[in-house]
Amino acid sequence: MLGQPKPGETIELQDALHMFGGDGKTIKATQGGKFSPHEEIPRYLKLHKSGALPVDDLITHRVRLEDINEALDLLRAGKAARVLIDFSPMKPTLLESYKNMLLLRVAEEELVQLYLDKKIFSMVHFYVGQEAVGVGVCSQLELKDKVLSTHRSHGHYLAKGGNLKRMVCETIGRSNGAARGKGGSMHMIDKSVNFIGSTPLLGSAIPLAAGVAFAEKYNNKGGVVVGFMGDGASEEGVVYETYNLASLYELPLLLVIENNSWSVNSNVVNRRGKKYDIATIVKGFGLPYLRADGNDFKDVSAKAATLLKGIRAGGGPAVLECMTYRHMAHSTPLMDDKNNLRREDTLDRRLERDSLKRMRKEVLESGVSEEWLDELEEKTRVEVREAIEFANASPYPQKEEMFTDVLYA
Ligand SMILES: Cc1ncc(C[n+]2csc(CCOP(=O)(O)OP(=O)(O)O)c2C)c(N)n1
Ligand SMILES: [Mg+2]
Repeated sequence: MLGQPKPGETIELQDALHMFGGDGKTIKATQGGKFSPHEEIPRYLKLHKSGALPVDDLITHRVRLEDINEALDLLRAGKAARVLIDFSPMKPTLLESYKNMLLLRVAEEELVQLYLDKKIFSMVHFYVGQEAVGVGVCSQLELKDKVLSTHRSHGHYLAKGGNLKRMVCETIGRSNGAARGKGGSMHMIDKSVNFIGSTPLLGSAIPLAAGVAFAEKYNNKGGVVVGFMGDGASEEGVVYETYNLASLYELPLLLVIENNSWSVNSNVVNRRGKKYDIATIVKGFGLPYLRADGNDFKDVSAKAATLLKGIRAGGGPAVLECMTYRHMAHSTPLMDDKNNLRREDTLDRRLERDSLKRMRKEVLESGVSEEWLDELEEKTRVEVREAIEFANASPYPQKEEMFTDVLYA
């Protein structure tokens, strides 16, 4: 839709969505001036296709196809001179999400060697197994939406579009890292992708996420904030307080509980009363609650989309609980069940339900070949190894940087 509005006249734009590849609904809009969309739009498109009309000279606003009514509102209110409808799909495709999940998996598999080589100074918590949660939720976010995370943060950061090299550099404390090498594995932070930060103190990112959501609402920014937490963290008192405050202020906040059943070596059944029911608790605070199969990208992304829709429409905060498995030990890359703690979810069971394996199957069914996917994995591994080489060759933070960037502002 390209046009100069003058409020006051009503036009009927037949088949507008059809024209833009949509479903052909009629849109009524108040437009004005001499602008006649039926003639002007094809003319603009023709000029643009011939190269005579650079789009950037024309637009003042850029909106997605699905938000075409918003574009018409802008034009009608005289708030936009010209609007570009962005045809690219808002949500990533299944294949793109698979690529993202694969990147998270391969990146951490390759980080294992750095851990064994004692190049990672801090404790490191691997996200392997839980990729469908981070990627599923973040697949429904836009760049402007913000994420806060936990001690298990590599995956969340990459899922939000974080930079692989910056993630690896941060994990081994190099100055090219997401937190300039001063945070380490548990403190990813990168404003360029609106990854607001991760904190390893259990539950502490949740009130911070509510604060960010409050700012988002107060400043009319229009974004949604997502706060990830584990099942252990979800039992922290401050989380219950946040449910209440977020509900009171109707904040644009999605809280995601990644329930892998374990808080270090304590199982959820040993920590909660027999009748403890998270759905009842959350709903009691007035928040919508959904539970997803955290090993299933499609289920996570669909349920995240449902809750986000309500939040974006001003419905206030919501909680998504994703039932998942971590494949490795709490803070080491060990894959085994040596200490026999995890009888309930053995390694075999975890691997059998592996989210990445499941997603690969989905992608194969969508028509992509085995060979192509094998090649993709190989390429991803090369990309990760290059990032590791880059990180190894990167400098540590200098002494002069000791007190810079230590506060988030
Ligand atoms: C307030 C607080 N208590 C204890 C710890 C130590 N600790 C670090 S991770 C962790 C387990 C967290 O479990 P969960 O929240 O389920 O996340 P997961 O590790 O399973 O991803 C614990 C107890 C901590 N970091 N903060
Ligand atoms: Mg847990």
